[in-house]
Amino acid sequence: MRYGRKLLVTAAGAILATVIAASTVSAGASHRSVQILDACDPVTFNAALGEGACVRKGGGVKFEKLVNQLITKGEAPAWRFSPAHLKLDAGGTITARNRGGEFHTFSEVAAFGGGCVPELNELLGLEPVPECAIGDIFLTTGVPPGASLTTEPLAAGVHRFMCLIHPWQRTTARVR
Ligand SMILES: [Cu+2]
Repeated sequence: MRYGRKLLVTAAGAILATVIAASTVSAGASHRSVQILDACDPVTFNAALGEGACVRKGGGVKFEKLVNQLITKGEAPAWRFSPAHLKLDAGGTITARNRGGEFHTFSEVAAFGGGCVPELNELLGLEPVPECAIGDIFLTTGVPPGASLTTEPLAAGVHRFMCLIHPWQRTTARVR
């Protein structure tokens, strides 16, 4: 009986030590998630851009409406990174998950600007960001539908992430 209680106390101590160690780790390095969202309508997007351009099921924003929104609003609100602003600790990482139906990128840029698709930049009146010149940037920062991408550990400062196709999709991360 006495031995049993001692064992119980030891076990409780071990669990407590584990909990303390785990909370110390999570306080030091934070991790954040970003949802990459869109609302492409498969029928009209695939007709305009080619089969497979939009793999969402069911209706959404028709291609013509997207073009209209870009001209009138400078963005299509359903295409976004959520959240647009976040904070995390130095050494932390961000995982961006594509929950939409189109291919997107989650690319760090020095300053926000236009993406790398001339047709979209023209509608928005934007110039491509210099990062478009990086040859493999669509390979290294591209996120197909259903996939996710995790950044390298981030140093203190402000980090800006945007989609190089839809340049109004943006997240600003403040790393302290
Ligand atoms: Cu995009």
